[in-house]
Amino acid sequence: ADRDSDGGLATLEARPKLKRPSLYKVIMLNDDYTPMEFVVEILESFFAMSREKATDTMLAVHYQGRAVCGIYSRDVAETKAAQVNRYARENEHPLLCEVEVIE
Ligand code: NFA
Repeated sequence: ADRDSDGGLATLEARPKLKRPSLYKVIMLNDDYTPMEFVVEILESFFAMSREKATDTMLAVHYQGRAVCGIYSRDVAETKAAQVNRYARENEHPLLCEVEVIE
């Protein structure tokens, strides 16, 4: 009953500065040793790519040195990169993903 005694004025005057959450790219880096088929399977399983898109992305990394695997919130991007890096290491491949903020 006693709420909004100022007709919402406090809300209008004290506008907290809200930022949209930033987005983050997961970037895969090329190396000379990780088998192409292993990379394709990673892109299918960790980034939900079709075989065709995974193959295109793997080849983009192979020929251009790096490529974006996906764009996510910070937590999801960091988790996916860490999962890929751990899985590659467990399988004794040097494959690496890194995370980069957009803007
Ligand atoms: N360059 C690797 C090879 O020739 C394949 C690769 C692709 C590695 C994409 C890492 C990322 N076996």
